Amino acid sequence: MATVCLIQLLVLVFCLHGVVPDSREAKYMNTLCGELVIVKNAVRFILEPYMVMKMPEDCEVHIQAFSDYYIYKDKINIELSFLGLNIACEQGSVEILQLGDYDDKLASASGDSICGDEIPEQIFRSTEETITLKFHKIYPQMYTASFEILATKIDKGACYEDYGGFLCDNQACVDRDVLCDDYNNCRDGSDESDSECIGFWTTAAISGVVVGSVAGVIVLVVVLIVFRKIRHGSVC
Ligand SMILES: [Ca+2]
Repeated sequence: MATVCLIQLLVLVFCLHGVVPDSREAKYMNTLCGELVIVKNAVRFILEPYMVMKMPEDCEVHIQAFSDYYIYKDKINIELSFLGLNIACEQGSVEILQLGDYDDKLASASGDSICGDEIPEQIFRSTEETITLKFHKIYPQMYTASFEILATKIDKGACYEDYGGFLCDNQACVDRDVLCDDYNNCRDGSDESDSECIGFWTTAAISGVVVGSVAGVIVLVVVLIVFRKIRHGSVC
């Protein structure tokens, strides 16, 4: 009986895990210092206030566009845009860095440290596949700061819609997975336009409904089994 109950518990845990929303598109800075993140379509990089105290004074995350076609790497870029920002300038800043054209030293793409509480309108585009996001503490005991930055892979080369590409009105090419997700990946809004999004179901939404339905059925079966055992007096 104990074995049956354990199996039921494991099934329930599996089901609960399955219905948790996919967090693939959100990456948290405190877990990424020194890491390389490959972006297939788009990723949000998030810093939340509670993370700041335990982070090092400099936290760099290298962001690289996924590419099937290495020879076209100069046409495949990462674009960064701020969705939120709140960093006291006397305490810290964000810098966007990328490899220099003639050496391997990091050079600022923006020329400035980014701080304050106004969302920058500037879009930061890598010159090649890779760009680096750096969070810097001026005041080591800094205990609160936040930002949310959207990184989108942009293909300036050929856009193959049969292979999952979507050609924006401004001729940039993004992955179709970023259509109608409430984020302006194209920068001109064409990936979020009514003509694209009315009646549109994203892959994630379809997957969510399928996974949720399957998980719901399994949970229902487990509940019924437990209920029947309780009725028959064989409670775990
Ligand atoms: Ca979008």
